[in-house]
Amino acid sequence: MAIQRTFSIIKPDATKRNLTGKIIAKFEEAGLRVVASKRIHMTREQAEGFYAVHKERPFFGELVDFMISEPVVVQVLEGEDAIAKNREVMGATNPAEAAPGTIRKEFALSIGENSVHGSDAAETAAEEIKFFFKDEEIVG
Ligand code: RTP
Ligand code: MG
Repeated sequence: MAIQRTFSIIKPDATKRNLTGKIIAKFEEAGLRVVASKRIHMTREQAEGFYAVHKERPFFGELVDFMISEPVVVQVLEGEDAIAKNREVMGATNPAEAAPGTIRKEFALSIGENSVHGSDAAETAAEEIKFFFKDEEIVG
């Protein structure tokens, strides 16, 4: 498998509870390297744009309100098979269904407040990275 990059967000429920370091440790233990990172407070416009694909879903309003409720940490993770590996470390969207040892099993509060976001495919990873980072902000 080739070296890939994926996009990650440490969500408001996790930054609020000071879990940033514990979550990054999970990425690093899985062989993912943080090659770009910044703490931001998303604007409503940014959150709506980022989650535009979910615009018609019943939870969209709630999701946007949550994502702008506290700062987040946006990151680019690099490693072998990084997209799938990150999804594995994150665990299922609903923490009740997440496997033991995953970030969502250990830290998530609910299906909405689930501590992390991770890109789901190569194409979305590239788009999401570009949404938040300039090329020169990523140091591999
Ligand atoms: P993500 O995109 O955040 O990595 O998570 P995912 O692929 O596992 O989940 P997705 O279906 O893409 O949903 C995006 C985010 O919306 C929130 N959500 N809330 N209340 C609900 O039923 C519900 N369903 C999804 C979660 O924060 C989810 O991560
Ligand atoms: Mg998703």
